[in-house]
Amino acid sequence: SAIEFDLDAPFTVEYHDSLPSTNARARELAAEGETDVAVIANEQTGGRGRLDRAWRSPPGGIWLSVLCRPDLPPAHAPVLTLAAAVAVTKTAREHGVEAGIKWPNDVLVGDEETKLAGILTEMEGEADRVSWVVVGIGINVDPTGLPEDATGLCAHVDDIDRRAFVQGLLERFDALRADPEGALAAWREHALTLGRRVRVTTGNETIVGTARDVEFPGTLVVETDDGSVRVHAGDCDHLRPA
Ligand code: BTX
Repeated sequence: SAIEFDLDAPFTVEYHDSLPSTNARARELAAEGETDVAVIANEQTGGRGRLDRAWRSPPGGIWLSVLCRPDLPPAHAPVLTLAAAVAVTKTAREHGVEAGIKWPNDVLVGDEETKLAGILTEMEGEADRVSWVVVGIGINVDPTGLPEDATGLCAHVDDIDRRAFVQGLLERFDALRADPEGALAAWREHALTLGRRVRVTTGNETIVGTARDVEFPGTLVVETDDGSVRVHAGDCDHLRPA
């Protein structure tokens, strides 16, 4: 049952009642040569987070993947994760939910460690240019049945028009992807992580210090006792308050 979108952004919308994963469907479309498609599902039966972690995706959520082919080298693609986080945060605020961004890929509500949304960016490409990027965005609507540290839009506002939400989100993402420096500046403005004491775990080390900045294309700068350490988004397993 398709729903109609009247977008001010160049995305074709493909709607499904249920899919294993909208990212997996978007990768299929990438293999078929498509671009600028937004795949949306009411429910995912095999939603994925980073490092192959499971992402709970019950019916009624906003499970969305955007396929695009930006003129970026693969090393710069993390800026699209920042752009998506900004788009989610601004749209949530517009709908009355006080969201903020936790590096690298989460949107939380308030100061608490309560996850409203997560982003999973996947790509394929050569050394100098990506072939395609899939930006997967999962936004909880009804918080029941989710992990304890999760929240949903409906926990904060009575009524959410998912279609209007997705429409605003896609229009913002479209504008931000064309302006990586602007996306980075907006990211800093909406960040919850900066200025905080953090403990960042990567595959082989733990870094404890104060999160000072995020640099293009999405690298966290942590001030430790021994000086500044830079952590690439892709290397981060966990970031926790310290
Ligand atoms: P992540 O690896 O940062 O977070 C995954 C972790 O979050 C899980 O291990 C679990 O602890 C917790 N978690 C699982 N489900 C939820 C939930 N619904 N709300 C809050 N916390 C949860 C985050 O990965 C990136 C998630 C991207 C999801 C989108 S949905 C559309 C697209 N399709 C797809 O398969 N993935 C993306």
